[in-house]
Amino acid sequence: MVTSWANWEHVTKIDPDKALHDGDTYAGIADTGTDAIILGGTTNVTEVRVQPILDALSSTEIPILVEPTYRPSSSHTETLSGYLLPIVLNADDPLWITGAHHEWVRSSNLEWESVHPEAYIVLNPTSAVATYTQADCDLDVDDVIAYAELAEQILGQQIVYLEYSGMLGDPAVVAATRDTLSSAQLFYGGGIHDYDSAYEMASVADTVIVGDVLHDAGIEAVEATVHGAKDAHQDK
Ligand code: 1GP
Repeated sequence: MVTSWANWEHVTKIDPDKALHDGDTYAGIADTGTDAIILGGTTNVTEVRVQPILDALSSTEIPILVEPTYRPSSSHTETLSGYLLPIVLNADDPLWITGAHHEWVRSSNLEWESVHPEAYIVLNPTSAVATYTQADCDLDVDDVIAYAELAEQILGQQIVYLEYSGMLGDPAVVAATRDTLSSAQLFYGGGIHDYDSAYEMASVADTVIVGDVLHDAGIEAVEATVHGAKDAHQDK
């Protein structure tokens, strides 16, 4: 399946390391109207944890992608549309810029048409991903947009991901980043938890990613964020 994120307005990210909210099912996530599902997290995105979730999503028709922290034994299953491979541009540890990727390429037999890089800019210094990658989050808006421009114009990235995981970011920074990109898609993730926060961030980003609220508050709360994101795009 060829994956196109150009029309994704809302994406739900499932952390395979966290349980669903009481009574929710994986299959129910697609019914919220979200445009795609990503399976991803900072740690333990392992094949053993991912496969049962893919099985539970097997009748889902929206694209499902994995941000792996493992080397897949087969690069495609029927349920899976592909892999999203993060590169953390502001990581102090080069492992997260090319190191892990080098190892991945060396030891995996990849089908490149199903592997899509994402250029992450990590902006919440207290997040697990910032700690893990030793990201330099002390960036002003000019630093952030320079990373975004670098991603698109020098590294040829098609996805730039502003990652505020766990906190709502600064809409002005998101808007400035969107303005600086020519054709790359701007993903925004972090702290979206209700209609209003989804509306606010979807007004300035191309795609909003909703993560923790799925695990903390459940599918109904995710549905409210879908409405917020969809309304924001309609009002643009
Ligand atoms: C995390 O960007 C996503 O990778 C979503 O962030 O968990 O804060 O919604 P939240």
